Amino acid sequence: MVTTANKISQAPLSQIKTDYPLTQEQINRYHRDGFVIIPGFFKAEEVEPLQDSLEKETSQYESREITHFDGVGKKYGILYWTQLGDSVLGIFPRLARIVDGIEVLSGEECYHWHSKIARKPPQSGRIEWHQGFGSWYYDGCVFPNMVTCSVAIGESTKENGCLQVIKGSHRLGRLDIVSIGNTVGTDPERLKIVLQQMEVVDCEMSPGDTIFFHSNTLHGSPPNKSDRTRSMIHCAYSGISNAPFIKEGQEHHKYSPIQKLSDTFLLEHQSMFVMENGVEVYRPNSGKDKPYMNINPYDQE
Ligand SMILES: O=C(O)CCC(=O)C(=O)O
Ligand SMILES: [Fe+2]
Repeated sequence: MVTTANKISQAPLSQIKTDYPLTQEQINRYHRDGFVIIPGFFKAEEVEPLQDSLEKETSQYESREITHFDGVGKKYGILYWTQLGDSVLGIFPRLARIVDGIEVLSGEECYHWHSKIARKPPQSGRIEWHQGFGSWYYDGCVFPNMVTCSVAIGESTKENGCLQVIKGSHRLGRLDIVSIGNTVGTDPERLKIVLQQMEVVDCEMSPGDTIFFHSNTLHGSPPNKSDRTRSMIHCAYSGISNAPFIKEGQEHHKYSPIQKLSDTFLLEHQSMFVMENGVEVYRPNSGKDKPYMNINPYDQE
């Protein structure tokens, strides 16, 4: 079978530029606050296939997630990937809108570090306060020149456990992490002092709304107390000069250039990439198509 995988990978690379560059005011805000929220950065239709699938909570999707437990034993799911293939999950982190935004904020050419979907079903747990660089330091990155772009897949509200960030916390430098539940969070003694002095911002977002944030920006999310799943896609990048000095066990984090795709790529190809019951199927126009690929066989670490 000739797959679209080959065709997509051959798209012209570095010449692609976004039609939605960040404004100077947004860039300034990122440097001042450690984050910038951009409502409507993506159209709701662009995240709809993911939303349909995630909110159905299929067992196939769940079996690819890592189940995390918070400090009180409540669960939530994270799906991780580093390799960017031609599934929806491989395409999303390659979109020019995201990559150009990341590079202008970081000030250098970047490569994909990893992406994840954080899915918090009804009544699921808390994502403890942490900094991306809290862990990436231990992966062997020396500089915190790493930026995350997160896009709301479904409605994200205080009630269903929206992302929270601490304004200005990127200036703290790296705080150490401790284990909490089966995951990690920022050292609670230091965190307590930060929370007494700095402002917590609730990032209530609608599908497609986006936040860019610095790797030292403290972030997390409270439990989902609602009956609606809350899900976000988080795409993290590192400056190309900042690949991990630790080689062993970090093969999946080594530098690899991003094969950027145009802003409109997802919308233009959406009918080909459809999520059904947690499995991505390729659907050109005929009825004889077989399921094309699982959610991310090319994309898993
Ligand atoms: O989706 C969230 O609430 C935060 C997820 C997150 O920051 C992470 O998994 O590192
Ligand atoms: Fe995070």
